[in-house]
Amino acid sequence: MKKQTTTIIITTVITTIIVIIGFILLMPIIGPRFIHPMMMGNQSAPADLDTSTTLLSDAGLFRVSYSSDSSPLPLNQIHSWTIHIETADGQPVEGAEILVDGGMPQHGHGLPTQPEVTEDLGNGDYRVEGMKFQMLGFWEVKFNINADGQSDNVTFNLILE
Ligand SMILES: [Cu+2]
Repeated sequence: MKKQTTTIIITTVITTIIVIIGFILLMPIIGPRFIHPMMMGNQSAPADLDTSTTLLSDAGLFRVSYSSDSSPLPLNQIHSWTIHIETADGQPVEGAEILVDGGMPQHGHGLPTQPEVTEDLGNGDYRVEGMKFQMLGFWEVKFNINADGQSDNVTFNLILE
């Protein structure tokens, strides 16, 4: 009887450990499509969110605008953007080095891809490839722009619906 009890306890403990380890291993796979959408359930974007597609950069150095090659912005699809950069007084900025970043600020995660500026199209236009949004909701897309020895950042807000 005592031995049986011990066996049952050991079996239960081992089973529990296996289930926990399995769950941890599966988290990256089931997380995005199961747990994450539940988590976002009751969070809505700020009511006064500025979703302009043309913005002045943080320090006022550049006026930046974007357009997506698929409209409306697609869910779960890799697509490209074109961004246009001018100086504050309207001169196209050519030859800039641009880094792309972003994510969902209310969910604490970044972009699912690592978009890159792949082409300087001239006249202040740049091609951004590898854009992807894997969830509906409030996203930020940030560009760090370096041109003529000056650096500035701009953050676009957008709602994918
Ligand atoms: Cu999210």
